[in-house]
Amino acid sequence: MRHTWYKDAVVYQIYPRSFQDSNGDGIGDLQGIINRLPYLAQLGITIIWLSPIYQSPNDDGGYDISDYCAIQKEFGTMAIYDEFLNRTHQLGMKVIMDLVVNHTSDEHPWFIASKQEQPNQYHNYYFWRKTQSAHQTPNNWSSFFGGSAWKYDADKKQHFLHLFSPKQPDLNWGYPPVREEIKKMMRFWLDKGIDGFRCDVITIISKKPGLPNGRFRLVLKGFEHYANGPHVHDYLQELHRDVLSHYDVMTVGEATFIDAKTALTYVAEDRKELDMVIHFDHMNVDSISNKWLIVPWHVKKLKKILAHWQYEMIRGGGWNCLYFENHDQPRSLSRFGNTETYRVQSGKLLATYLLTQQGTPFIYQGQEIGMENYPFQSFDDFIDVEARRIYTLGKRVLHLSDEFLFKTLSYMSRDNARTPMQWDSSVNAGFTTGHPWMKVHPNYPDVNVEKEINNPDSIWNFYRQLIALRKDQPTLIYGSFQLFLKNHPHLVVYQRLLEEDIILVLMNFSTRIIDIRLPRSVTQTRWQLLVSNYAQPSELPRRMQPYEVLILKKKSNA
Ligand code: TEU
Ligand code: CA
Repeated sequence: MRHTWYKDAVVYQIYPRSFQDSNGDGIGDLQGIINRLPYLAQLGITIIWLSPIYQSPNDDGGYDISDYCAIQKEFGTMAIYDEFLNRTHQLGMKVIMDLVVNHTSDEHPWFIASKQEQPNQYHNYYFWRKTQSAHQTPNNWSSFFGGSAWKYDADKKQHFLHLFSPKQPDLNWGYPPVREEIKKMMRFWLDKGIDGFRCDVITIISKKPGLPNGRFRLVLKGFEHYANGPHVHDYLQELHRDVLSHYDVMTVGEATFIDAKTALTYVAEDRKELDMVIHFDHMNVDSISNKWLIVPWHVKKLKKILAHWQYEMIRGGGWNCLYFENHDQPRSLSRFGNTETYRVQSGKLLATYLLTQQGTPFIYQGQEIGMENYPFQSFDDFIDVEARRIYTLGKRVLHLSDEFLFKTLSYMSRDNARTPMQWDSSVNAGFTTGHPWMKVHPNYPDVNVEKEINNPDSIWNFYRQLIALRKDQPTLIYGSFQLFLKNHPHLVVYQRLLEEDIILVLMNFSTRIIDIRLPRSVTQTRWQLLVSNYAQPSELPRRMQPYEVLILKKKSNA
């Protein structure tokens, strides 16, 4: 297997609006990030993924871009960005930028121009369609954020397609000038010296010509006509050939509802498309068919999904992107851990799962200190565009009960991930001296970076320890993967193997003491303890404590 820097890396995702404010306006900014770079270096991070910092009306947290080559005013200037990039590189870290090119903002000059009377040069940049009337949509496709994917423009008297919010019109990738614009923009950033892209919803950029009606589904009608659409591989190969291959960079593509086999058609090395994909299979473990239909999750299912991706990528010459959190997901500690009795142990367990599989781990800001879901008080606390739209749809169209809606949104809303980073126990958690754009989680006096760093037994120090461990145990990075006790309802046990070296990972995902019976190949091996989250002798356990973790290494014969 080819060894390369992005495989050795640990990525840290920054959601700039919520990371660190430097000027008291209540909004995180680039100068704030610069001030915190030493913190990231101290943690052992080697790549920073910046969620969008481009000029944007901020309808969807910056994922609605009105100028790809300008910095959002409240985040700073291009000069400060350049300084950020330089300083990050000086500290030995790399930077990947969010590439949001399935859609632009409706305030992007291309879209504004495309609304003009025809013929106009920009008409084909988007999907404009005429129908009989304003009420009749061109097809039945639905938006990811609820409702129809079409909006009528009263001046132009046509509908345009928006798979996300109505302020995010989809770009028409089938029109060659669009692709040229995008390539030009990518070169602009690459020539500055950035190290790659996280490509937003990149698997849905190619829509089936004719935009046919979708078959009936409860949610997301039309999906089959643009997910892994007819020309997506052509487009990605074109970007690779014309742009990416000229730089030493990495790409990770966000891929909604992709299975591992299909993922390989994007990431297998000979494809020359992407380096990794962000899949959603394990994020769907607690819902059915749609993220808002929440069901209890089971360890057995979670490990089955993750192991499947391990086996498939290893077999097919791909590479995994590992994550439990990002700016779209609830906090993993609240979701998969135990925030009541085993906060620290379960936080460390999740760190272990993230950092000991094959693939590049992505840590989302605050995950390393065990930030938790927000204790929402009322519907007004939900401010994300998706939550607002789902609320309206649930209430007005589906007539769902307040109780159900509140419970569902509290658990799954993206707002959970976007509360300000908790730096210390001073006012507003040290995020801002002003009025924070979003409420700070009330647990910040207990859960904050300062406390975590100073406590040697903290979740933070465990992340740091594991990140360091990956650096001196190549087996944790490049080793193959084998799952044991596949049907056990609480234990997750696997080994990583590289030549003669074996590392064994054991985790108890429950609040109970669990007896463990390991296969003979494991019991007959002599192990030494590398890491544990309990004070614990270095031998193979017969039982595991609640949320206990053990990382063991095969003793060498010498
Ligand atoms: O997300 C796309 C996506 O499929 C979902 O995770 C989305 O956030 C939503 O939860 C679907 O129900 C990407 C970005 O990560 C997200 O922040 C943007 O809102 C979206 O694309 C549009 O750019
Ligand atoms: Ca600010």
